[in-house]
Amino acid sequence: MERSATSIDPEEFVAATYYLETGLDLKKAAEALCAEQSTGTWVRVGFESDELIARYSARVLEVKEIEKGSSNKGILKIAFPHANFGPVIPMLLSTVAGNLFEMDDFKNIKLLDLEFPKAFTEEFKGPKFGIEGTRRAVKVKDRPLIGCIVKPCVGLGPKEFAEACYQAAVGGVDFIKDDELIANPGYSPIEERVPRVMEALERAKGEKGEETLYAVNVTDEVGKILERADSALENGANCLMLNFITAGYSALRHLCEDPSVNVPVHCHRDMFAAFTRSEVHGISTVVVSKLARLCGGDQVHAGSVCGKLYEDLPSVLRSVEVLKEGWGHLRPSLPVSSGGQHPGKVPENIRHLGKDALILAGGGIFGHKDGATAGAKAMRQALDAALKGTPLEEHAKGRKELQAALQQWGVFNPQVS
Ligand code: RUB
Repeated sequence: MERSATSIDPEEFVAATYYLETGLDLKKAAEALCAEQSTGTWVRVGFESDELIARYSARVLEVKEIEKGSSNKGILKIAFPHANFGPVIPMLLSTVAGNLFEMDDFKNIKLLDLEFPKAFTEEFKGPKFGIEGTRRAVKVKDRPLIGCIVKPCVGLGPKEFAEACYQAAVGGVDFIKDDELIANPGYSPIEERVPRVMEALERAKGEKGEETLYAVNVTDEVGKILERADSALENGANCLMLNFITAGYSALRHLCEDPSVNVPVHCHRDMFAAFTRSEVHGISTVVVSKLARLCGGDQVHAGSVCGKLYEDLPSVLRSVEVLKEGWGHLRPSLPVSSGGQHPGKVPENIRHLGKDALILAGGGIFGHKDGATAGAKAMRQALDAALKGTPLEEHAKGRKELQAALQQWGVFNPQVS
């Protein structure tokens, strides 16, 4: 029986789009994928009746040939009945991104996109805070937010760490996060680090008159994540963070949907590039971002604009789009641009990302030659310049922090890079 979708109810299926390179005929490859990832296996088995296939098999929606040859290249769109996996991310991934990566007949295969019907999406709560909630928390209505990653990533004890946060906060960052490499080490346990940081942020607020969020990294073994979150919240944390690829989407959803979590959750995606970086094999960053929003991520790393990381601008921008676009009841997540950012790159970020974005700098703030306060001031000055449309060099006149940053790192020029 062919597994093509002549007349299916789209509400009953999750649609997945793949890029495929295979020695097989593309249509046959699509059928093999459907069989492997739903009712079948490499051979038709007795219990796999036509009725069972009609009800539970994945179906081929579309096969588009890109190139014909010893390796056929094409785009496949496959519909998977969600009755098979339910609103359960690990089972969704086992279905749309499981064994198919191992199939010997497939030279390369990349999951490019997932589309969800309303009936599936409705089972998820999505972000509790998202863009609006994050803005409310820092009392910033309509400008992009500026944040930092505390550097050095690891090694600072709670006292020095809090001092680093104070310096950046008083300079004007709206947001501070732990690096993904630090969560709850013996020399800086959450219950000691968080109260010190929150006290430092109160002090900074007294001086600058602005709020600052601090995203505490609660990544741990899954059974311990809520314990870490409780400990952070009991000590006054106003934001949490999870390395959601290494911890897993299920861990992210568990954290975000827990009723005790009444602060935004910041989503760091380290390790994602292990499966996104190849253009022909793996899973796209668009899928990474969509699932993070579905699971409740309030702020989600979407790749840096003109940063130090591998991604090209169009895919960063598509990730940004899927975090913000209308998607049923799911609040938009705040896209985060991070990696190799400094004041000279702020206008280019704003040009591409608009106002609903959080731009993070680690080295670009803590590496400022006059220290973190000057680094944070320089980022805010660069933001002011970008919002006014004033060239950075001109805006830097009489603003020593920005001037020093531009001398140190220059102004990003899209024509040159
Ligand atoms: C960047 C940093 C972050 C990356 C993550 O530090 O610590 O881990 O930005 O990247 P710096 P992504 O500002 O010093 O380069 O957002 O792609 O996950």
